Amino acid sequence: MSDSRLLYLNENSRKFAGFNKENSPFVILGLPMDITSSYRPGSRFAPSAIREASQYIEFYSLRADEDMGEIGFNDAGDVVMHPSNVEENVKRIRSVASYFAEKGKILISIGGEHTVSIGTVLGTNADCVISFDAHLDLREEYMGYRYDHACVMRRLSEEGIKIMEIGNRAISREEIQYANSSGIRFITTNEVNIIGIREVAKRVINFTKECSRIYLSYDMDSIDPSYAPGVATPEPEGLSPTTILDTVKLFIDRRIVAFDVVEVSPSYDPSGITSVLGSKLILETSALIRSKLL
Ligand SMILES: [Mn+2]
Repeated sequence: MSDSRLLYLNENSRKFAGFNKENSPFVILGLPMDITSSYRPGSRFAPSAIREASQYIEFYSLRADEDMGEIGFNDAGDVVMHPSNVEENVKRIRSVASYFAEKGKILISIGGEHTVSIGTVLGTNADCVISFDAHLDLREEYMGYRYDHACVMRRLSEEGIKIMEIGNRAISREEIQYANSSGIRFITTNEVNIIGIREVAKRVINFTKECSRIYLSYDMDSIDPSYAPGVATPEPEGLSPTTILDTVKLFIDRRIVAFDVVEVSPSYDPSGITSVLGSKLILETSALIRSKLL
């Protein structure tokens, strides 16, 4: 691998679920950045914690009827991050992501704070994002900074990317106004519980009619803190992981080019259960994607 875009790729990580299969369509990339976390920092340690948890998962997905042990993952390692320059890191992430996207790989990135998704969405050339998140991340700026975990979807929307968000419950009025004026759709946690997953999936399918490259983002704080306590910004009244995965199963198709798991903060996850769930989301989602590739 001598492409100049890989200058900031450190291949020496532990490998996800023990896999390093170069020919797998799934590339794992660790994005250890947590510069803008406002409450409980430490998500830079999540790629390593989630890889650790992944050593003990089963490869067969009942939900997808797929055995991921058959094709495995190509764990490419971590992007090396600058300790304080968010924009520089987003550039590095974008560049590494574009390398794997051009090879036709499906990129699975492990954050890191949600800001890393700006790099992976742009790098994989996605035109639509479906994001599970307690927050909308639609702020123009957060405490003076435009490249911040609270502004991720706003920056992407400004790039012309179509955005739909699910599982939201910690929202500002400014964000609702921006969403309404810019065509961003969101389904709150409360609405998900009322309308049910079939209707949620129907709305996603409807929303993605014009999309050709779909990116899926799992901010772990979309999940209820009883299942995922170790996140940077916990928010009560969340979705269950089963609700999320069963919804994804209903709308997922071949147009998914990448997905991420972000915002796990291992220092606040003493039992390790949030990292176990992160690795399970990766396994189940890639199995669901694979079931559509064949
Ligand atoms: Mn969030």
